[in-house]
Amino acid sequence: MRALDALVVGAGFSGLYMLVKLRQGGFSCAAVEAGSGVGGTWYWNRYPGARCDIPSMEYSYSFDPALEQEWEWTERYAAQPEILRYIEHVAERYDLARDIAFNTRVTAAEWNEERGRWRVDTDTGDKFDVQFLILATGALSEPRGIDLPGLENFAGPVLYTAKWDDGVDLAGKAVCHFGTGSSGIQAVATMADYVGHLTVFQRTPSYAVPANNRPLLPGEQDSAKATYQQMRAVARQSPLGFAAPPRPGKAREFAEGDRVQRLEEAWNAGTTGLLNAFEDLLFDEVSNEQAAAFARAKIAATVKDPAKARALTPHYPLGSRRLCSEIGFFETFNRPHVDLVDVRQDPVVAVEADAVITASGARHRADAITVATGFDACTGAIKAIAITGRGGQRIAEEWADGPRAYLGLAVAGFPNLFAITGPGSPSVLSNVIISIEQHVEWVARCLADMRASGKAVIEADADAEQDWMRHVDEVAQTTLFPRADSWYMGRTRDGGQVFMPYVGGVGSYRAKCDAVREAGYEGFRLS
Ligand code: FAD
Ligand code: N01
Repeated sequence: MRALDALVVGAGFSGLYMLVKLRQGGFSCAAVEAGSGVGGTWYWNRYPGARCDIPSMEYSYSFDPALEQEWEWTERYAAQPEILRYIEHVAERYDLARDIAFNTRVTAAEWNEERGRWRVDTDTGDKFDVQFLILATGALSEPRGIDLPGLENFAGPVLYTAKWDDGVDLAGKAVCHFGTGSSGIQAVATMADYVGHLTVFQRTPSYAVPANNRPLLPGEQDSAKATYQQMRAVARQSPLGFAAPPRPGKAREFAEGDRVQRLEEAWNAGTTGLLNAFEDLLFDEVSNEQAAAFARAKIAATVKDPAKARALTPHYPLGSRRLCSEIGFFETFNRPHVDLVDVRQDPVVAVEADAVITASGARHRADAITVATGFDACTGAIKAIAITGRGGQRIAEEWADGPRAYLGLAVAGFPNLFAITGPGSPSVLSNVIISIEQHVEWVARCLADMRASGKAVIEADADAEQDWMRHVDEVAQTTLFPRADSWYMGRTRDGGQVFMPYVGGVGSYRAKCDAVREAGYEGFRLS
């Protein structure tokens, strides 16, 4: 059993920065990572076309100004291999690998009341005895998979975007693909260039904006670097963690010509631009519908077959499910070797050795099946660990009716446990790296403050937690997010839904966390 001040679970952007801060704070620490390398999302999601949809220069750490200046991004939106190289570079720069146990999954953690410490078990048999347990397990790291009748009969490979095996060559093959969210949209458009035949099985269509990706020009990168600190400062205080905040003005109050012109400009600016075109798109039904109709018209103008265009057109508010970034996705359906199956109209009834059969009797030939059906988002990776807190309570059971966490950081009944980008924090509704840095820095300061004041145990107060989750819900209800069935929603046992991320804004959330600390960790009990 290895004794440490703190154990970090996960070695993605969150876990690596947490290790840096713990070391800087003089805490004995280590990390445990299920994968064989660092990178988290960018280690696992090696599917064709994977890239970020936040400009590379913003989708990167801000805590090290020298790193910011040194690193050269090649594209406006970096692709997975480049982001992974960047994370590996950071791990090397800070010599982090020596404190990370790779190929090791944390399976259980139990709070010992008398000793005020966590005992942590792993699937390799390694055990840890730690004062603080920090879950940097990722909000999008527990894949959902797929349940198709007869899938076990399929003779070819089944590839999951969230655990992509890049050793399988799909060139010239007949591929049946499932899922058209952000991952599926990227994978479909890229695979269409080299597979022999592609059948896309769609359950829910997505709004998607052209990425307008391109190489970064040297001058452009230099001028951004000259003002990097100011850019980051704006992002930290902004609603969604971007340097460019929403443009002022309500869409519904603009004359049609002016409104369409502004939407067109935002469309051409790339993915994050569209929801920033007006300040009220996520709040006002009429304004949202105007922007949604604009996005729907783009699909109709691109996809030549009217039946396919109809099937690909969403009818929920724009942005209430994650807005996707695309490079040639809709054009893909004009290609003769690409078919679309709407599984709500024509569900899969059987999978055979070399085909997928749907209710209409259609037989879709398949040498390989690819799956991009998303994640058990926000809570999945935490619930997958058997975490036992005070009085034997299990986190998975406590969260069976939706997650509860004070500030998305800590859970009542589970002392000295922190979640990075946990449910109830801006997390997936922001530039996630900005949110990760804010959480990591808050936790590091908290541990240092505890050490300075001679405190050993911190625990969220149940009332403060309840008030916070009520606030998370109230804020969500002022937006259009609850109008769509999305992975932002957690499920309750009776089929109800709980909105999980905090939509009150990255800047205001940061101010709240700072105020809690300045008030002596208001809403926490320290002993
Ligand atoms: P992760 O990167 O998910 O890392 C968590 C790590 O914890 C994983 O490596 C996992 O193996 C490990 N782990 C989990 N459970 C255990 C366990 N029990 N034991 C040991 N290890 C464990 N966000 C953006 O802001 N902009 C984007 O453009 C963007 N693009 C994305 C594209 C894809 C394909 C996906 C899936 C997500 C994207 N995201 C994006 C969100 C992305 O997840 C975050 O930006 C960020 O990478 C999360 O970092 P993390 O370290 O918190 O979590
Ligand atoms: O997952 P998703 P994802 N047959 O849940 C459908 C980030 N990300 O991996 O909603 C057919 O969005 C499912 O339908 P439904 C980003 O935050 C970013 O694509 O269950 N389809 C849904 O449409 C993103 O939001 C980037 O009705 C089935 C789709 O599969 C998050 O990760 C890139 C099905 C899954 O979409 C998750 O994205 C990639 C079935 N049996 C990821 N079961 C960037 O570009 C489910 N579906 C930044």
